Amino acid sequence: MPEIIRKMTFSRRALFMPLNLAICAAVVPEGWDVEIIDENVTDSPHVPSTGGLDAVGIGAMTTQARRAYELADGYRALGVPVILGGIHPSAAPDEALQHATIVCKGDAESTLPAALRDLAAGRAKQIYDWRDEPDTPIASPRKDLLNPSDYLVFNPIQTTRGCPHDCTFCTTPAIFGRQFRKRSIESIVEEIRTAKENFNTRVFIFSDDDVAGDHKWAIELFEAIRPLKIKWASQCDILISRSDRLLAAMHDSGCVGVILGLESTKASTLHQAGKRYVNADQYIRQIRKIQAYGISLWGSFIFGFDSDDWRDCMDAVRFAQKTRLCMSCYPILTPYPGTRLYQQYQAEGRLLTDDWEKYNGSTVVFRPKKMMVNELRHAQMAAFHEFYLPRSAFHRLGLLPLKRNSWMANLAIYRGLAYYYSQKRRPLPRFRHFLAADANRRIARSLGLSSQVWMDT
Ligand code: B12
Ligand code: SF4
Repeated sequence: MPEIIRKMTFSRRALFMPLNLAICAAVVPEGWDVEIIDENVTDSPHVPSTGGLDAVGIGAMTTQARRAYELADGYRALGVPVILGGIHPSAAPDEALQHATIVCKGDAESTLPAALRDLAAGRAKQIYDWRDEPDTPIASPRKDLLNPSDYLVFNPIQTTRGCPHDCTFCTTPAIFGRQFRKRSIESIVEEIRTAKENFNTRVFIFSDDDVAGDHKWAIELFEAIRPLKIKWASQCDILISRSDRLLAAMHDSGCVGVILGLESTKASTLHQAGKRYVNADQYIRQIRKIQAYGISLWGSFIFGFDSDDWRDCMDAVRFAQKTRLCMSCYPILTPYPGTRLYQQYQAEGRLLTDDWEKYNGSTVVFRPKKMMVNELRHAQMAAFHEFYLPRSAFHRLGLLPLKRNSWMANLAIYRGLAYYYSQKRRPLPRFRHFLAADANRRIARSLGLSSQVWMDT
């Protein structure tokens, strides 16, 4: 691992603490003892054993489903009841039930207490659904069960659930609903205050899909946290640019940066993605306005929509460079179970695998329309490489005023990429490979594929 990456993560074992499990622990009814095991920070893979357990709860997003099912099967073979919850079991409850005694759909706050009580009373149902108790408040996590020094981000704070938008590729509205459910501002302030006191945390991540999706509420929240003098970052939609009052409240409360789900700079692609509430023609103006409030922007662009070819991917990178985004990411479109996109690709017979580990944003799991599978993956890697090249970082970040953290992060990503490709002895990916006379051979070399595999995909 390059030294700069070790430095960036302060040699922590994992990036984020498992907020889902800490919230589950907080809502377990009285009378139960709870232990959290996070396999991301254990020295070796967890091995199921009975050890006097009355129940085991396992959470998983889609990439983690296979491992979750393995563990669930292991515990069930020992006779321990298993409760599966989290994003993937909520999206695919029938599949999850093949490995679990109970599946909790959606929020643990609305499902887990009843599931455990019923289990203890010997009358457990197979499925508990948050929609039966939709008004249960968002809980504060139990952090006392985790080791802070294992995690780079030990105090992520979730302030909302659900999303009013309905992007075709996104799990959030499908699982957590299209209504914003907001946590009480007092409990958010209290969690921040406690984290400051107990762990000396000064920089917070609001672990939300769209922290400022309700402008009026967000202004109230940011005004309430302003006296705490923290720095924070989160995800938002670009419509925050509509409100000067909101942007001022964000800046004044310590917002250092936000991730914007821009997805594409092409109107037809945004339309396909179900992003009808944005207009690509206004992106530049909106981005400049947010930046004028001293808020750094990280763009997220998705590659592989039906109207996109490699040039559209390159255009997204050029756009991110032109608008001087401090960071940017380029995940491959992924049809997660539970989404409209999944249904569409399933109906069209375009899904290439149901190996959920591959649903990770770096693997092409569907047949794209305007690119071959390998071309799409190459476009993704060329985008990361060209965006994080030091001269691109220099153009975007400049030297003064020194954006130390952004520079560190940009250099870490670039050096990580260069290290990876040098270890694999492959040429670093470039968009210009698409134009070469022997484009297929060059792309295959960069991806580490033989030409035979290229022919097959
Ligand atoms: C912060 C974040 C990250 C962080 C940290 C993730 C982490 N380990 O916590 C980072 C940046 C690392 C990350 C990475 C990725 N992420 Co992310 N991330 C998020 C985000 C914004 C917040 C996560 C969070 O803290 N949520 C708060 C907790 C409390 O919510 P929760 O996990 O859903 O848990 C609740 C319920 O589901 C349930 N529950 C959960 N577990 C259990 C267990 C039991 C037993 C029970 C009863 C209930 C239960 O109760 C909890 C409390 O109510 C979510 C968006 C979101 N709405 O959650 C996306 C999200 C989880 N990420 C997503 C994706 C796609 C990814 C990546 C694949 C992206 C990529 N292309 O690289 C990677 C995968 C990483 C991996 N491990 O493989 C998707 C997942 C889609 C899916 N179907 O799996 C989400 C939903 C974004 C979205 N809108 O699509 N992510
Ligand atoms: S991608 Fe973002 S804006 Fe779209 S539905 Fe998901 S959370 Fe909401």
